[in-house]
Amino acid sequence: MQTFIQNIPKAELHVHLEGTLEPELSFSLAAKNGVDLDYKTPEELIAAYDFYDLPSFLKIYYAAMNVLVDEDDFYQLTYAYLKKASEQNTIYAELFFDPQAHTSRGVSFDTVITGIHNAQVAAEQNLGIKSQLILCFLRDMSAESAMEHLELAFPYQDWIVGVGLDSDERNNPPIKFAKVFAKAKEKGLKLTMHCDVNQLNTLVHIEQCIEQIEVDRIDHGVNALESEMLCSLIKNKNLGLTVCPVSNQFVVQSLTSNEVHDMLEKDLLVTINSDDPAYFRAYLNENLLALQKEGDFSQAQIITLVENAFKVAWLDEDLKQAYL
Ligand code: ES4
Ligand code: ZN
Repeated sequence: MQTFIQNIPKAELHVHLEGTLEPELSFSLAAKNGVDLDYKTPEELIAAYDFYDLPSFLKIYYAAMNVLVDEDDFYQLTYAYLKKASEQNTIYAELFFDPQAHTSRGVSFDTVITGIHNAQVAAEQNLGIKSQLILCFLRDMSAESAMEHLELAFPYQDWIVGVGLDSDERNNPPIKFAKVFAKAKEKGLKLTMHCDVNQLNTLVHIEQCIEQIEVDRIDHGVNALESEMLCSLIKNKNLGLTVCPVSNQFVVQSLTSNEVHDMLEKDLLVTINSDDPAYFRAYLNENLLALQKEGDFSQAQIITLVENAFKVAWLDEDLKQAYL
């Protein structure tokens, strides 16, 4: 099964670039930029990864970003992920990035997006892996800040395929960002939002995403299974769901393999993804393998999960058909 999973050409639709920051790269960037890391070795840093829910994870995730300072740092981060993904036979990826986590530290939007973009171009040329970029807003910051960052992105619109919403969901419902997402849609950008597993008011958040924001996809969205109405909406609108098993294992102590089975049974367009692979110590293949082991998925079901990712990818129809 491991070889089978390795050999399938895959797509990944839910991966945070900042969540691909490997400890070794952290150390090398920290040394270069004169940043103090509190740990002596990458192994010590990994040993300090102690997350058991979303806030405890986000605290460590944001603290680690201090080592990302100049354009080349963002280039190295992005290229390293694309190289690793390519080695796993991932041939297409949609990449989240969190500009507000960098501008709030004095790193310019231009520095971040130019470093990422140049790495995407180089990786496509050198490794053959295609990728597109999704600008994520931090939902625990204000809607005004989100709008400012959307406007910062306008001059780079050709480099961005869509917008997303991540970070701490508590008391930060989708509707808080209605105007920002309406503006992004008006500009022709695709829309997605995180509805992480087992968050407060998650069913309300999922419904707002679909009915008010009119998203094109939902990130996670696992709790939709609790509502027949939400499942029908997701099915009728052909909305993809980007599920992240190993991430779920860390933040809700379940790989959610039963839920993935239920989604397949209901013919929902469920996809498997890595979320923050450097932190959860699992890239796409490891996510598929862990899920398969726990849930005893057949090879045909694994293929369906992989095909779903190409089906709901934000690619032109002809390119999609070439992959499928
Ligand atoms: C995230 Cl697991 C998760 N949830 C919400 N926001 C995030 N950003 C990076 N990983
Ligand atoms: Zn995520």
